[in-house]
Amino acid sequence: MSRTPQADLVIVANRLPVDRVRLPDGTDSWRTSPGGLVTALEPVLRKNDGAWIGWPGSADEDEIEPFVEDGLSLVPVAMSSQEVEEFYEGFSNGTLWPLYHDVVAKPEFHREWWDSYVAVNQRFADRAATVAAEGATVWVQDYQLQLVPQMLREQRPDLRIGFYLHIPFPPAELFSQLPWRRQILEGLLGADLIGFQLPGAAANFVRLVRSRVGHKTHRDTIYLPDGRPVKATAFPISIDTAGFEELARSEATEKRAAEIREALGNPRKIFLGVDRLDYTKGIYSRLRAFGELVRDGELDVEDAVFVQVATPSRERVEQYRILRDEIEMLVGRINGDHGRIGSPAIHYLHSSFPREEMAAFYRAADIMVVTPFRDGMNLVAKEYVACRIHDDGALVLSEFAGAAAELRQAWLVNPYDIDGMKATLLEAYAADEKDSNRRMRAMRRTVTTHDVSKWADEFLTELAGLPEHHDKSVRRPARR
Ligand code: GDG
Repeated sequence: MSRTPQADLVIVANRLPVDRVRLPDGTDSWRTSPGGLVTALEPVLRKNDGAWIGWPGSADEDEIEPFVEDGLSLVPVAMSSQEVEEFYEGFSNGTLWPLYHDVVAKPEFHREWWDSYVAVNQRFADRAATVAAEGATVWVQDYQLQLVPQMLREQRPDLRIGFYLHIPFPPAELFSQLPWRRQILEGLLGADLIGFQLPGAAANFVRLVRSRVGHKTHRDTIYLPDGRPVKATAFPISIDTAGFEELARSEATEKRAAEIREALGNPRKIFLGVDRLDYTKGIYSRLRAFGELVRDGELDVEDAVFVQVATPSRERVEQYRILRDEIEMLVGRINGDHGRIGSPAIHYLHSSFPREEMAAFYRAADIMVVTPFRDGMNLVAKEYVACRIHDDGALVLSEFAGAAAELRQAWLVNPYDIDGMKATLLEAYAADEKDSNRRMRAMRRTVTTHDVSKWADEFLTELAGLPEHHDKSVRRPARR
């Protein structure tokens, strides 16, 4: 029997960094899922004798014992199918996700979903409490687990607790709709350090804590009644830049990129969109803008094609099914109206691809179109930049993506303004090579100097450097 590991660094995330795969002989095995977070945290985890707590991705399984996969200590947390429905699809993706993304879709508030969110957060916190060694650092990830910091602190005041929010944190006017707003704020305040993508999000949080919970704040620090400080500040996330560059430079990728161009009929310019099929990503509006440019005769389908990769996502949530139908109807209409034999205007791929293929897409594309209505960061924009090893290509980027704060040299657009987007797509299409190169070089410097390991490093260094707090209320009554 495997024993519960005692780790000095514990990552707590909704998903484990591995997927369960069923082998032909009926037994199960694990395959690491190569996400940005895994790449970022893996070296830190190995160096620190770390463990990763998360859900293995399938419901109604028996409790799985902690195990080691490829040198990583993994601690699974089980979930019933009802919890997947209520905690994950419900409260996380039907309430918090739209609420935190500017209410671009209507959030639903259901008390059973909330109850399930509390129960599952408690399970994650309990697990972390048993896994963390004395005085360990625990780093909780994202909106699904906002109650974990406080639940964990109640059991383990000896721990150093960090929290990172990967998605935006909304302004008070929107957040205040949430019936359980105070509980969420108090849950987060269990952490010593709360990281956000942008300074604006951190400021939203601090302001809410001051007005709704009534704690004293000074700049990015909140002072709890027992004197414990909580720091809330921005740590913009990034990508494994060197890894993407290496992939992009490989001969195999170069060859594959040429094949893709060929298969598309060697058009003059390829536009590319890569997104999870999500209503925050602005896929519909960007395709409409492109479709109108073709309709208006500004672009010709022999010269310009649009490739849209839409990775399947949250397919059991009603709003995602509706979105898929809408996008597919639009693609059908544009291609039906304006495509020619062998030259559809839009190549639409509803599937996911290996990282190598993604790099080939990035290398093949002349204009990357990233137009979310709201996005915490948007890693796709940074990945495209990392793959442009010859400093060519254009990035069209929504000003509402976190990435816009760093990638200032992109062609910035307002995704709500279809005419503005049309004009900018044309500008990027016709851009002068020198201008594109200059912009891309500057953006490449940004993603090279600030990659994901720097992000992890900065967060963990800040967390480790915070002054130790001795709970004064334990020894003597707090001063009034
Ligand atoms: C959340 C926040 C924030 C996509 N399709 C495939 C594939 N991907 C990869 C991309 C990229 C990642 O998934 C998507 O990351 P994004 O940042 O673009 O968007 P979200 O999934 O919404 O992520 C976001 C992020 O968290 C990190 O903090 O930036 O704002 O919403 O890495 O390449 N990868 C592969 N095949 C695919 O088909 N291999």
